[in-house]
Amino acid sequence: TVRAQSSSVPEYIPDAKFYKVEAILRPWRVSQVSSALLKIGIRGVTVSDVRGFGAQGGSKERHGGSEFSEDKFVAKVKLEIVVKKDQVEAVIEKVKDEAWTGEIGDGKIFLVPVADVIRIRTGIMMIYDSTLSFHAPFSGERGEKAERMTGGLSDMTFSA
Ligand code: AKG
Repeated sequence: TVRAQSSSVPEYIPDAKFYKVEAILRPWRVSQVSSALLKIGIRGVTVSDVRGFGAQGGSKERHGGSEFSEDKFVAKVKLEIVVKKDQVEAVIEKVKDEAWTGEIGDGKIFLVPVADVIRIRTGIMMIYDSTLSFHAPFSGERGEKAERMTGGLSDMTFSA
């Protein structure tokens, strides 16, 4: 299937350095979506089992009118990915391409501005002396450094 690529990057409001792409997906499409994201270099996703309904009120049929009273919750998976602004469109395109069936219930994507990213592992500095050891809060990796997911030893060395 060939689908149009978005050519220009839209202006997101509010503007932020990072965005969370939050996608509500068919559970059986999630592994396809996440492995496609891995292939384009996205190395961190969070998934949750959720239930919900959308415009069709949980029905697989299209509702004729604007009225619906059903609230049959349908099992979905919520996929959350935080990326830099310049990666947002690529992630959205990938999620759409891999999640799409064209049938009712394909899900939705929400784009949420993210104020900061803090890596927990590098956020504490151990300070030792001869009699006691204690830890002191350390600014650690925030922002771009924390969002980057290179891993490994070089990732663990930092200068205060
Ligand atoms: C909705 O409630 O809007 C739906 O699309 C329900 C159908 C489904 O998720 O399978």
